Amino acid sequence: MSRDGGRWWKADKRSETSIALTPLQRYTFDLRGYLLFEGVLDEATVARMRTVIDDQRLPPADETIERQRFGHNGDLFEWDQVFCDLIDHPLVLAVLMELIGPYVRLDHAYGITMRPGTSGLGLHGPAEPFDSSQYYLHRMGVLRSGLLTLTWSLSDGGPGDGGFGCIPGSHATSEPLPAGAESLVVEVPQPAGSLLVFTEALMHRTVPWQGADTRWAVLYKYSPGSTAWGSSPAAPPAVVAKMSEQQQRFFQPPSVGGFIPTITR
Ligand SMILES: O=C(O)CCC(=O)C(=O)O
Repeated sequence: MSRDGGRWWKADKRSETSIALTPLQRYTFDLRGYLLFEGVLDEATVARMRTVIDDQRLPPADETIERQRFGHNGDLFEWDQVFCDLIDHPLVLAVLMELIGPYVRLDHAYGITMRPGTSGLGLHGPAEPFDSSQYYLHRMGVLRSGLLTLTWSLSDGGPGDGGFGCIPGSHATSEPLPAGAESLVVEVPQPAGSLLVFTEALMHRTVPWQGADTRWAVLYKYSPGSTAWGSSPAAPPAVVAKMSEQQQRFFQPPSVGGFIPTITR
């Protein structure tokens, strides 16, 4: 058992790679468009990641979106192996197999930082009209997401602190976003060490940060093997070359032929 009293995810005793989503997790994702796994990273790993980020001496977050983002274009992976290891964390593989399938790319990755009072980002997420780069489908028992975001929280977010907010279930509606939809947004508090999974077809936003401490999170965005959302690779070849064989498979260019299955178990 990896954490949390059996409520969220289980590692089979034989092998970590046999982790699979439970029927309740599948149902919850299909219903809401997001899933939160608590206690996935231990305190030492979170502390290590925070130290690596601190070492970069980033400029403090301000009201501009540029200053609330960091680690683009493979910088995270160049900084430290600890960020590479999250690309194919056993729970990540289980989530990706269920929601994208074995042909999957890491499209892009970056970090978010917010100081108390930082403004955030408005509602976005195009479930309607249909967007073939970021969609959500449920066909014949198979769940499939276009761009899928996996957010690792490196700071404690509590109720009312702000951060990730969404309109649960909006990934499945065929209605255009009406005026007043902001009132339907709910915040999803993200404790340190948690993993939030959401489809980019979900209407979501960054709610202004009211937490006592700075918010830190890293977001890994995965696409089906056939598509790209970003205009450039998630990391330069020299950085990818230092990764494990499995991690390198996540950086294949988008293709409908010749793509090696990313997840081979
Ligand atoms: O604040 C968040 O976690 C959501 C971030 C987001 O939607 C984005 O970076 O596009």
